[in-house]
Amino acid sequence: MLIRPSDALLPLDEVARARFLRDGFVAVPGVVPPAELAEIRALYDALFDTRAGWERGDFFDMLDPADRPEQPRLTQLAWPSRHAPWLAHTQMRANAQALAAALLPAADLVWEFAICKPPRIGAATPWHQDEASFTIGTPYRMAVSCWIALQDVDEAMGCMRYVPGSHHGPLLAHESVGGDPRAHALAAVAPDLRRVESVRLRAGDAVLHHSRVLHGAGPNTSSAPRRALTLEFAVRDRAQLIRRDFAWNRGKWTARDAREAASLPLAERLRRGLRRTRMRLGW
Ligand SMILES: O=C(O)CCC(=O)C(=O)O
Repeated sequence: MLIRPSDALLPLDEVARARFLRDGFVAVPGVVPPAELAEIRALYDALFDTRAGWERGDFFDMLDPADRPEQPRLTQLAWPSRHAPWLAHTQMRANAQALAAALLPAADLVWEFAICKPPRIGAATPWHQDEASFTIGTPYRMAVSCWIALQDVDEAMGCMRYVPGSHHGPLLAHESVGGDPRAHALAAVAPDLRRVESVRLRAGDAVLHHSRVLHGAGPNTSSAPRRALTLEFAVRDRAQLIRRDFAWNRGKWTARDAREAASLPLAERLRRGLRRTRMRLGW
């Protein structure tokens, strides 16, 4: 079923906007229309069941340095709409874009991923700030993410957790989980977790968050998979690539990176390497 995004996009009211500005996150109900939910969930399961995009590095485990596909505990699929193009034409996508634009006018989708926590063994998502993952040459300073729950989610399932107001503070030092640069996920070093808020959501609801806000998610101890989709929006300025040369990203090289590099034509691989070197040297 193809549902065309209507003109009636979800508005972000002033109260929600003020909460986002104060806390760095805000929950928004009904981002996925009920008519789309079952179909998106079925597509999502098919993408994870078939490990879509494994060869090109789109599918990977975020914690395991060896990235063994047979025992994932925190699986991520980058760019799900690359593998299921219908996702880009949903009302869900249009709603998320409109919500982000209410906070960041003219923002575009810059990153899209799905994280699935398998039942009972799904691992916690380490505390982090998304900004720590910005790499050298990122064409934006901040981003707004729309984290979408594809089923009801609570603490037992690993709902999102935030430190309210932490986006007003500094970017913390981060490190690869377990101190191993082959692991994909980053973890903040010594985060202050005295004030944490868990965000329980109903299926189809979302939480918008700022790229500087400190957040993580608990393990999935329930008997069902925790399915989530994140759409990240920002205002790109290609003329102003920013030198985000963070120490914790410098030596990072994951199995996923290796698969991605191997799938690229040689010219593209060289172009990317050269751009990184030039940025690093400040040319
Ligand atoms: O889904 C998760 O567990 C974490 C997602 C996340 O960190 C994000 O969307 O920025």
